[in-house]
Amino acid sequence: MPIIFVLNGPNLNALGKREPGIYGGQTLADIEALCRSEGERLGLSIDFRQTNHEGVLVDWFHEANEVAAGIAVNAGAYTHTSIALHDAARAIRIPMVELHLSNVHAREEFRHKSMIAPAAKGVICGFGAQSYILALNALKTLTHTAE
Ligand code: DHK
Repeated sequence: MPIIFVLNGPNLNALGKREPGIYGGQTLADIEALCRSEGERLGLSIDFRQTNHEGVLVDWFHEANEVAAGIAVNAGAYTHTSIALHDAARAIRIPMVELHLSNVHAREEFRHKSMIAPAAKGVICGFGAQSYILALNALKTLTHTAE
């Protein structure tokens, strides 16, 4: 079964408590459960992780490139700032889909720029927890096409 890394960046461990009007009431554990059940339905093995540390995300991109068929990533605020993540995204050969719970384009100007979007197959934002499900479906299509 193809492995998909679902990677979560800073502050996403606080989902459920953190600005629920923007990010929704679901916890990260709720979202992980949703991803696992969608993974089962799609025939994808889900490796779901969260970190508050930029370099750890970089390490996970490299690890995924060795063992996984694709990456779905919500890099949180590092999306908008991280040159290291930009470089890591460019260094991998597997498809990567960027995702966000909120519609970053309807929010502050500083959230309109993504450092990793240029290296992504596509970007999904604004659908709450459903953004994760859409990203998994996109990766299913991409990995299937690549077979
Ligand atoms: C999550 C964050 O933590 C923010 O820094 C991003 C993203 C948006 C989200 O909507 O999932 O700007």
